[in-house]
Amino acid sequence: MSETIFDKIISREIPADIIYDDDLVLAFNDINAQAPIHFLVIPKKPIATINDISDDDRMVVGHMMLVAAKLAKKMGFAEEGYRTVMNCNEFGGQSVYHIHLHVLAGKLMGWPPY
Ligand code: IU
Repeated sequence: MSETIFDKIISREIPADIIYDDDLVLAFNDINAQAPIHFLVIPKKPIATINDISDDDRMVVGHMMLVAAKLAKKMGFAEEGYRTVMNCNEFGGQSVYHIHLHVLAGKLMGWPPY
């Protein structure tokens, strides 16, 4: 798999506004926020799309969701509510081919999301 900008954020080759870091995942504020709060939770392991998640990745993918919920509680918007989104391939609107969980909060979201 070819390297993406997210690999460079993980290796600190390029800066990002990192809000959480552990052995498995990294979370940082989105540079083009679509809500008052908008950050991404990414695995340190490069996985291109949701379609490329393997059985071995269960732990890390579950951990991404758990970290999102923990950060929501810590940052104080868990009760108010928030949205998580993972885009896949062209029709899903994916632009960076390293899976990432969008966490959006701080405003009332519409549905459907387009
Ligand atoms: P998408 O689901 O692949 O479309 O989302 C990619 C997101 O990554 C998008 O919201 C960008 O604003 C965001 N992003 C970023 O936060 N930092 C970067 O250096 C780049 C993209 I490139």
